[in-house]
Amino acid sequence: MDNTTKSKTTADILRKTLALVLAGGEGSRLKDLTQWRAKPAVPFGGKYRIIDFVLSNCVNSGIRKIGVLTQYKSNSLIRHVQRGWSFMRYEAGEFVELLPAQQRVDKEWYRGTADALYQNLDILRRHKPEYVLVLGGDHIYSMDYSRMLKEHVSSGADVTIGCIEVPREEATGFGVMSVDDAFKVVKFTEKPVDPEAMPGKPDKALASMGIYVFSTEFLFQKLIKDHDDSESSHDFGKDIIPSVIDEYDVLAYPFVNERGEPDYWRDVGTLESYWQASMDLCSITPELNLYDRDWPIWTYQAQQPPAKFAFDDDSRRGKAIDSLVSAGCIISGASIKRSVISSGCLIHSYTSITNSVLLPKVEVGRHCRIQNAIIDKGAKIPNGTIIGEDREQDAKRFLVDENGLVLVTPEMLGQNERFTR
Ligand code: ADQ
Ligand code: ADP
Repeated sequence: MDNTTKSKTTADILRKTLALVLAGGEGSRLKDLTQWRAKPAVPFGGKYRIIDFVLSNCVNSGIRKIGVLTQYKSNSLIRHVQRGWSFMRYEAGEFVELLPAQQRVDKEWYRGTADALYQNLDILRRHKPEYVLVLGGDHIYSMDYSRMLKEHVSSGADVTIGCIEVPREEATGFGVMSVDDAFKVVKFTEKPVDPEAMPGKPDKALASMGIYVFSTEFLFQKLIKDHDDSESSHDFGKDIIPSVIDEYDVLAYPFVNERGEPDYWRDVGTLESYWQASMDLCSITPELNLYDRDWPIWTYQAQQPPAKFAFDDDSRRGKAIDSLVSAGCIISGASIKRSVISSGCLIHSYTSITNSVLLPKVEVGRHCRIQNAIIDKGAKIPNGTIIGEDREQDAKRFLVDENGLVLVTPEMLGQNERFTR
């Protein structure tokens, strides 16, 4: 490593970093929540979309050059990024640029995550970054990427992979790695059937967070090589990372809190994990702090009036406890417990909602009882509807997962309302 590299300040490194957010995945395990939108565009936390977390992490870390690679059902994602993230000033060297699959190179859509970058190589070259930070667009966490970048530069690694300790039984869905004492990655297996345990921790595995820092020239060489490989599926986790472990310096960067414990990071890839991460927000001291003024989560939001709670008599009490109630909601004589109620919902009298997530603009009629449910945007729940008490009844109309969690969409209710909003 030369002296100029060693003496780089964090500001130098951040200025020369291009972040690329992979936001084109299908997210099929979220079932009908991704019927019309890409997973990173799924509303989360009452007023955000999933992608806001990674984009806010970039901006809060001081990274101001950001590309978002979109493909699958990208309309609402593109709309959201354009409306919410266009405050950056290109003239000042800052931007959030949308990079949709355009069939510019191969007459193909993005064939995998590595191909998504390959197809934009000319655009990436134009920005002349020294480091490229590759990020997934579908995780909920607050992370200061500047620390990982600094570690990458000071170690002289070719690539640095963000990693986190996870329960071994959950690790089958991730890339799993083994590291030596200096955190150099010595083995990497994508989605192993039997994930390797961490030394001294038989119940834990070290999972890749699917985030990588590359030195630019190294990345470009590997993308070109991968493109020419007809056997490759052109994916970072399946192809690029395993192919460089033996020959190059691949460093693992553990995502830990100030006590050295694994920090809060959730892949909200299934209905259960989406619901659980929403419930996490309702706990008294959530691990993910949305109220941290030093780490604001930015989003697009329509102007909405404050949430209103109406009818305070014994039988019709408009109230919410251990819940997030967003702007524009009216809780009229209904009782809400441990739930996330997104912007613009209207809940009518004598109704109770418990352990549930309502996406924006849901209306719930009178005398409903709803628990353990996710209600998609714009659904209108008729008076007297009971959800979450009788699995068989629910399964006749709605989608019920293996844990009994119920997903309700406007289409399942025979409504096409959201189309017209
Ligand atoms: P997965 O999440 O299973 O594993 P993948 O489905 O490729 O990998 O998605 C990674 C990211 O890329 C997601 O944000 C997705 O939306 C996006 N994406 C997928 N296909 C795309 C395409 N064609 N164009 C643009 N974007 C696309 C990865 C790693 C694992 C790691 C987990 C952590 O491969 O090693 O453990 O992430 O969640
Ligand atoms: P979002 O706010 O995430 O965009 P919407 O529910 O408004 O969510 O719709 C997502 C996308 O799917 C939009 O582009 C919308 O026009 C489209 N869409 C929604 N419902 C339908 C439908 N029934 N048929 C076809 N397209 C739909």
